[in-house]
Amino acid sequence: LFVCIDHVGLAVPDLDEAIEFHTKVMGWRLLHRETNEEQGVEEAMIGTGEQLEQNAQIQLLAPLKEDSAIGKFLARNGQGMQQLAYRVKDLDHVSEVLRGHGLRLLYPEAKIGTGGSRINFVHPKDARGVLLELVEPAA
Ligand code: MC0
Repeated sequence: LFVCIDHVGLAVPDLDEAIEFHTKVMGWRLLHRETNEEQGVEEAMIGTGEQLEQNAQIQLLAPLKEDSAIGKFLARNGQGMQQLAYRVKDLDHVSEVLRGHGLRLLYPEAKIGTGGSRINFVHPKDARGVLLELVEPAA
């Protein structure tokens, strides 16, 4: 059903500070950065930069406003792991399969995610305590 782990998302209060830490101290490379108004985030992807089929990345997620998914997460938990993202080939098919198992997806239709991908999320209460993102990369 799933291709691989696409990324792990970390909620951070300050994107520039987080990029600095993960590149200068941890030695990852900054691969991509964008603002997603609909999701209320400014995000950065970091990783090795090697284009391997199953090379998971780390996504740094900073809130654009307090009243957003990441803003609420930070207020409740502080910074840390917010989501686990599985890569899929056909998001609509996978969504139907998971709905068929009774899992709630957060959106009736896919939304736009990082790099023009199509995304949806499984509610954390239905995925055993983990906010699970499904990512169909842009063609
Ligand atoms: C909330 N809960 C979580 C959680 N967030 N559990 C695990 N991981 C998380 N990240 C728990 C709460 O503690 C609560 O548990 C229960 O879920 C329900 O909480 P709620 O009060 O009903 O809902 P909220 O307001 O906390 O919202 C949670 C929800 C929201 C997942 C619905 O964060 C959301 O819509 N997320 C999807 C969008 C998103 O995360 N966007 C930012 C990344 P108790 O036991 O206290 O009831 S954007 C992104 O990722 C894009 C750019 C991309 O990758 O391309």
